[in-house]
Amino acid sequence: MISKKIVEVLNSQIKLEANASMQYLSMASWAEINGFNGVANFFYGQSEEERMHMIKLIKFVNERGEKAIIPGLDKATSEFDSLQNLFSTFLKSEENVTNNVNKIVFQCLEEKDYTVHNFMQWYVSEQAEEEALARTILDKFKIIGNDKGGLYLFDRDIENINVSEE
Ligand code: OFO
Repeated sequence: MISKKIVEVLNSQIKLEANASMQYLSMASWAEINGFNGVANFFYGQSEEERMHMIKLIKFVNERGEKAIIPGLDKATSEFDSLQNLFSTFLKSEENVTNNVNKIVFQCLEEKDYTVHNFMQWYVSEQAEEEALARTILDKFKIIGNDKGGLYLFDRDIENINVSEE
């Protein structure tokens, strides 16, 4: 059995993952319309990943005999003034998700719920990776600025950007 409080924070995580999925879909669409097909593919992929994160949580909650709440969605931001702005939104969104993951982990420790704690460790690592990726990408913009050639190459090469794990 999971406590009411933990079910509540898990359900808010489901909503955050759902919102992130729609937000990245909106970003993919913006990039596509503006001719950045590499970036569009990146965010279509991210959107799909967030949907998987959401489903993983839904199944976990239901399989533990509780009830996952399928959330209503917030309206995704759809206007961006630059690629850099797009990726700052990405970082902010991931930071927001990480905050809630930390909240859940904190609550699990408070209540000594090691099963949910263990399940959440996958999300802890995933968030560390995603934030590192967003920061690595934002660092590239410090070099590129608004240089059109730089943006063109960035869009072409984005799928090869890796974050080295230490
Ligand atoms: Fe699932 O929010 Fe990041 O990856």
